[in-house]
Amino acid sequence: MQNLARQVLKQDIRAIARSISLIENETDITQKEALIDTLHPHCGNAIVWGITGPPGAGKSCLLDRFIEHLRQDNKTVAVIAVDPSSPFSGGALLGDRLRMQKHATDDGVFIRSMASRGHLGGVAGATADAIKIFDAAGFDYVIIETIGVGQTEIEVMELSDIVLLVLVPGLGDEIQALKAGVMEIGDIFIINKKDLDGADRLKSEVEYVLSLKDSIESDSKHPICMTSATQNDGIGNALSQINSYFAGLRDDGRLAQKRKERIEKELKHIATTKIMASANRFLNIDQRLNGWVEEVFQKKVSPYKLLNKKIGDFLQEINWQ
Ligand SMILES: Nc1nc2c(ncn2[C@@H]2O[C@H](COP(=O)(O)OP(=O)(O)OP(=O)(O)O)[C@@H](O)[C@H]2O)c(=O)[nH]1
Ligand SMILES: [Mg+2]
Repeated sequence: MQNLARQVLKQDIRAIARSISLIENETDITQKEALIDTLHPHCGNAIVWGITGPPGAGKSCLLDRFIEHLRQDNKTVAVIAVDPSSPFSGGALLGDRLRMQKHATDDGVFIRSMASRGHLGGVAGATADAIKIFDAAGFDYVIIETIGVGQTEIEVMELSDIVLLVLVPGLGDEIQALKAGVMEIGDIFIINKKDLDGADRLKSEVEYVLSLKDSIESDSKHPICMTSATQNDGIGNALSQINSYFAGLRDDGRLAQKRKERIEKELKHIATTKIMASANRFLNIDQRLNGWVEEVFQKKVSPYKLLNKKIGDFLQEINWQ
């Protein structure tokens, strides 16, 4: 077995950090794949949460509180903070968003930020691999925090077993957020900053939207929790709602179903990426593109005709039956 993988399975913190860097930097794809392949049989035990919501909703403060509770229960926690919209790589900016510093010296908590850096497999691909590393290393909980709810954030959230959607009163855009389809991705709705005005009204609005959603998806009832992260209020209750929701998913087979759907997406994604890469190599698309553009521009050939021919040649070359 690979040395690095062996160290990860022993929960060696430095090996875990090195493995995450290997994924992030994509310097050695073969080594990365070998690592993930070796860890695969050891995955599947961690409970994966996604936590998302508007900037400043209190996601990190809430996580900080949840981690306190989970640690009291002797559970280990890995947090991956993902900022797909950030053009900066890792480091300072994301560091500011993490308010979990007090856990920095606790071996049972590992916090890591990942920024978008044009990963071959996309940010979601890199996050999926990072989850596997923490899962195989034996962390009981792996929690992904994203900011906002764009397409990439949704892809990242789809990597989790449970999505916690954090909403707050007073942003003035609650209704817009609900309309924008944000509600679709949430399993548990947390109204944070309940100490502020408008929390009850927001709760009624969320209840209304959810009543429509729940009548369509009859198999699920989405809990709504009210918290104040700064005042440490409602955290235990939220945690027990999350845990019983998870238990429900696990016991009636929906968790397995969700995880299979995740594998299906992952396989399709890897297949597409790899097939594209081989086709690109063979067809030499990048180098020939300019010439093709010219031919199509001058109407010497149409795009379908050109590419059907090139791809046909490619398939013949590899002896595709
Ligand atoms: N009044 C009040 N303020 C809160 C509460 N929870 C968090 N805050 C404050 O809200 C601000 C943002 O908190 P964060 O935890 O950093 O929010 P976030 O959602 O992680 O923010 P980003 O990662 O930047 O998107 C901080 O100044 C917190 O002190 C709460 O329950 N009540
Ligand atoms: Mg944050």
